[in-house]
Amino acid sequence: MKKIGILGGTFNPVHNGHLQIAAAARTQFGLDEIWFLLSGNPPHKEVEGITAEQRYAMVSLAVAGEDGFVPKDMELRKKKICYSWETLEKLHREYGADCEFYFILGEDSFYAFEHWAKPEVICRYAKILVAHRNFDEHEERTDLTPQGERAAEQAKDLAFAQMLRYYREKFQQDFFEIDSVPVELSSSEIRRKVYDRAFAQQALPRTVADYIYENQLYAQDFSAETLEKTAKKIKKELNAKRYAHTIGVMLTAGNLAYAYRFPYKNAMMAGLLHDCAKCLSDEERLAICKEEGIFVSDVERCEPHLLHGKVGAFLAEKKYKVRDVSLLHAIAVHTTGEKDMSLLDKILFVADYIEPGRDKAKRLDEIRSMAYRDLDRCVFMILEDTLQYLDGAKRSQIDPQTKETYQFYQAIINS
Ligand code: DGI
Ligand code: FE
Ligand code: FE
Repeated sequence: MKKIGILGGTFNPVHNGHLQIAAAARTQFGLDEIWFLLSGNPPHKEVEGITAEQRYAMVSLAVAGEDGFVPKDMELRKKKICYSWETLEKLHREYGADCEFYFILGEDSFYAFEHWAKPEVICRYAKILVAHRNFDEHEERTDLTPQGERAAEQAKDLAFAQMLRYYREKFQQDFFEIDSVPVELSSSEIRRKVYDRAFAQQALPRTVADYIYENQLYAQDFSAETLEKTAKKIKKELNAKRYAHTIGVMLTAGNLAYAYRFPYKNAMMAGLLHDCAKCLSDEERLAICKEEGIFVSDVERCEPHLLHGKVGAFLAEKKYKVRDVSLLHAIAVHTTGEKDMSLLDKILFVADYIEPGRDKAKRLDEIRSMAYRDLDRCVFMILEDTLQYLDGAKRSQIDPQTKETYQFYQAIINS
């Protein structure tokens, strides 16, 4: 009898968490193969802007070279909901004579398992393996104290063990725990942050990341018309000088995006909108923060121009209909920067400083050339000069955030 593990999911996209669970299950239970069973587009899970074929292609890339990992598309093109019990029944019919199945569940699905459609049928045809982690979506961290966190972990472990016993009893089938898997990742987090190269590198197989970049998956799609319309709209909000700067940043951000293979229209949109709150008065900026519950720090209260990033991000979402959170984030942090910025954050931060209309800052030639050679070093140089400039302009307070960004990038280039 061949032992087959079945790992079902939307795989939107497949990531290292999936691969680790598959590898852990294979080793621990001596499985011969793991079948990556791709679901179709079921109504309860939104699978937007990506085709079933693309999800399948990514799984194929991810498992290439992994012995015994096999992509399976039997549910992929079905328009109606495929219940796992139906699939298992089918698998049993086709392969039951020489295969023994192990159905792999994430922790979340495990707790609700008895409320699935016909769990008893699933248990008739497969043993159940439970990953002590969620491999699809996981919750954000809460404010638990370290002791609280330990207590919560213990409570969860206890509940988990009880649940295993309860299910074994109820379904008269083996339920096993897969030994812990270190990486905690979710596909939704990856969809949000995949254009941050450092993050993608630890979350995804190289080939999958490249596929996402080649096909520009998971980026909000901005057409040329949308950019043009937005430009017209923003022109009315800015004075002539600020508008000229904005166009300069848009073009420079687009160019940097070419160089670093980032979706260039998203970078252009970020450039176009980054200073949309710059021509408001300080009172207006503070009023918006108050109304919208946007946090204002002490330094920001003294220097409300610093708020034009955060307020700009707010307006970009509400008024200019940007949904892409990574784009909104880049706008929010464009003045002070932030430690560990995403690629888009850095592109905007740099474009803002080097766009062709800028001419006052020193060593601009050097910084402009560095932008296309080493983005982190370029960010550092900009911060170095900005802090020096602010230090010279005695009246201005330095935002701790600016300092923190400086120190972070200093450490990066020295490492
Ligand atoms: O909006 P822009 O002028 O295009 O560019 P920006 O958003 O980078 O803002 C630039 C100004 O913000 C520049 O004069 C330097 C200043 N700035 C950056 N970090 C700090 C800061 N000003 C203060 N007071 N404190 C900071 O930490
Ligand atoms: Fe700005
Ligand atoms: Fe700017």
